[in-house]
Amino acid sequence: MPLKERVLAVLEENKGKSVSGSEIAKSVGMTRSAVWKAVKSLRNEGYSICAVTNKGYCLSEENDFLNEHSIVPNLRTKVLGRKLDVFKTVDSTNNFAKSLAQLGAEHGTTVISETQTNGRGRMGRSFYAPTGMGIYMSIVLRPDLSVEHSLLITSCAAVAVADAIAKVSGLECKIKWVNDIYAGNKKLCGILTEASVNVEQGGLEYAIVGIGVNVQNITFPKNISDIATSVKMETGASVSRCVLAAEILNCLEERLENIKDKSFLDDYRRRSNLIGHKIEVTHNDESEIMDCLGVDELGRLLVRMENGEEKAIMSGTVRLIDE
Ligand code: BT5
Repeated sequence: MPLKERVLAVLEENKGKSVSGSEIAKSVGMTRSAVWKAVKSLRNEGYSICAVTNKGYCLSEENDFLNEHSIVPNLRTKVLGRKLDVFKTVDSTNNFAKSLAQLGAEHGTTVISETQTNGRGRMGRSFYAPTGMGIYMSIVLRPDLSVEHSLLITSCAAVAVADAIAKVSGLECKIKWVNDIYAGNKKLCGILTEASVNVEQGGLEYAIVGIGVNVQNITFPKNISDIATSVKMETGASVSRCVLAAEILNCLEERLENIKDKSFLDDYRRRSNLIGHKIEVTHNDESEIMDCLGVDELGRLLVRMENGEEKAIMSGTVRLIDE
């Protein structure tokens, strides 16, 4: 680990408390002047570190940079997030995780970035990912699942994210089929699952679950300001992005362990903001009004069309018509 990272690790462990320069120097095995240089460089990166005479250095508790040293101590997972890459910027964490998966990255490998220059949604749509505001995270999964069951990964992840947000901030969210987390009638999080199929064996080779959560945002650009919200806007509180990112991984691992018994679907249905409502479903540029009846055991949306026919749908964009 580079010297600067080691200094940061000590400061993170003692966040909000002062640690003397000589104590840091001793624990990382460098001189006090090297510690001072590392602190200066961390400050230049934006870390808020104060120096108090006779006391030492103190990393401010408000410091909310995404970094391994603040995420890992909050993990309770066996594998998810144990191989973790944290970036300042990438084009898309899903793209990066995909390239790792193609190189053989193991189940649970996780990529997180402070920002994305080309954050992606479904069907070529973009996902707004400003620096310092959200969690943009992708996880490589190698589940033992058939392609038919792959839709369940997105649903399972949605329940895990909603669980994690509730645990960390107290905010109880709704899930809008299939991949959005809502607070009230605004979107707080989007999930993009991309899977690679093993053609010979007919199962999933790997899936990348990409999760984008708005956490600290207090404004959004005009094009999404009416539809987007954040944890801060909903609760008024600043939750630590590192703690929330770790909790998402904790909840996701727990939910994935039981994905085959589909127990998470009851929580998915309980959090659904569509079941029992009139919805508009758009698929291949065609829209239809339907009644949403439920979510089946494959994660498909059960609907009744206007002609009374009932069916299960696998994909499409859904808009809630009555609240
Ligand atoms: C999604 O697509 O919502 C999936 C978003 C997944 C983002 C994560 S971030 C980490 C990983 N890396 C990636 O490149 N992607 C994943 P969709 O359901 O298609 O919704 C996209 C639509 O949501 C856009 O067309 C906007 O209307 C709206 N939108 C864009 N950014 C938003 C934001 N930050 N918050 C709320 N709504 C947003």
